[in-house]
Order: sequence, then structure tokens, then C-alpha cells
Amino acid sequence: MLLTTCRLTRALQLTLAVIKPDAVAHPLMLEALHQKILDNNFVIVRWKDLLWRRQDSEKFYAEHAERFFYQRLVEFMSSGPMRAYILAREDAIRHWRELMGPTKVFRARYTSPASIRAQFGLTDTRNTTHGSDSPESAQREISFFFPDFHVEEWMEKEEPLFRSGRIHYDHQNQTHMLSAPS
Ligand code: 3AN
Repeated sequence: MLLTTCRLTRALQLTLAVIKPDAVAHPLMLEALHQKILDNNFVIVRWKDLLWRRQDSEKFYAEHAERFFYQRLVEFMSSGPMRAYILAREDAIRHWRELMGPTKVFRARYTSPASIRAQFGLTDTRNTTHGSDSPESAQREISFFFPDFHVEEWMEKEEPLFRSGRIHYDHQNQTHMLSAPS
């Protein structure tokens, strides 16, 4: 059933999803990933294309500063445009991470062949997508990418309206919008 026609009883959860530079560099891949988001019943609350400076990349991945892949990761994430989404769904964090598949592309191909990283990932660093791993990181990461977006305010005011199903997908903006009351 289409999400826009059903009534959900559990609250929607927000997550931050990023299409990394390896995928944004290929317009057909970007389009396929956008479609995958829709096909998997995520509500697209916001999205934007952006380019990180090296400092942004370092700040975002500060928790990995001691890891062997940190420099590679920081360089890659500031090497070209990426696309960030705020997605909503019941259990959005878990569903998006499941759809992405394991971090390591080889493992993803072996254990989750239908996942995004299995299908599109190039290497363990160039692994196509990012997704928040907890509600706390979702809130922090959404603020990092969308400083004007207020998670708590959205949950209070918009979530009940989105959950009631009175939304539609606006093809021009490629975003879900609230439908006018009938
Ligand atoms: P995930 O993105 O699956 O939550 P994290 O948070 O452990 O994984 O790692 C953040 C990012 O660091 C990954 N998406 C990937 O780009 C890179 N990364 C993680 N592990 C490795 C690794 N072993 N070799 C190279 N890059 C890695």
C-alpha cells in the first residue's frame, strides 16, 4: 500500500541520509537512489545538494579521527558534491540502514546483495550512502546538514499531519508535501 494512502499508528521517525560523492557523480545512479527512497516508502521531508569543505568533512567524521581510513574518508567526502536528505518513516533509522547494507562493500555483496552498497558501492570508503545510526545521531546530523530545520518542532507540528497520510509527492520539488485539507 502506498504510504500516502495509509494511516500509520506509530510515530514517524526522522533520519539523515546522504548520497556520497561517488554516486552523485553519476546522474543515473543518483536518480536510481532517489527512486529507491520512494519505492521503500520513505517520506522525503527535505533534500539538498551540497559540497563540503575539508573542515566540514573533518568535523562530521571527528569520531573516526584515530581510524586508519580517516584521511581517505575526509578527502573523499569533500571531493565532490553530495546530496543530503531528511527522511521520515516508522523506524526510519533502522530501515534506511538496512537498505544501505553493511559498511564494507564486499560484505554487503555477500550478505545483502539487494542493498544499496552491494549494488552501487565501489570500496569501503566509497560506499555510496550514509545513514544516522541512532535517534541522537539523527538529530545531530540533521542539524549539521540542515541548520534551519528543527527536529523537535517538526515532530510536534508536522509529524501528526504527515502520519495521517494527507501528503503527496510533489514531482517538481521531488519532496513530499502536505496536501491541502479537502
Ligand atoms: P556506517 O557508515 O556504515 O555507519 P561507520 O560510521 O563505521 O559506518 O564509518 C563511517 C564511514 O567511514 C563509512 N561509511 C565509510 O565510508 C568509512 N569506513 C568505515 N570503515 C571503513 C574501512 N574499514 N575502510 C575504509 N573506510 C571505512
